[in-house]
Amino acid sequence: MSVAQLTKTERDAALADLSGWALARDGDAIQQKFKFKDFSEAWGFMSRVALLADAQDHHPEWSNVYNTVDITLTTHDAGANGGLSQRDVTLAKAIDALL
Ligand code: HBI
Repeated sequence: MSVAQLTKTERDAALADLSGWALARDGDAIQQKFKFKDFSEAWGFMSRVALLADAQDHHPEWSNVYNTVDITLTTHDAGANGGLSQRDVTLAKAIDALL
């Protein structure tokens, strides 16, 4: 099902309201690299994000290397080839609220 893609103005406003997220993929995604004390802390964070994401039916593209977790949020169902939507911003805010 198609989802509305944020306009450039909406994107900039959303970004100003988030903590540490940057635009990626020519504005079609937001990305942030999180760093923790060790692997256990990073994995605990990922577990909490996984539950949040699934509850929102919105899933991150992410990778983990030891104590870092790199998250990219984009909406496959927005725009022709995926884009940034309110669903990404909502999940990013919920992730921010975990920390
Ligand atoms: N996760 N990141 C992301 N983007 C989507 O478009 C998306 C998703 N998770 C589930 C989902 N879409 C479903 O709503 C649809 O594929 C049915």
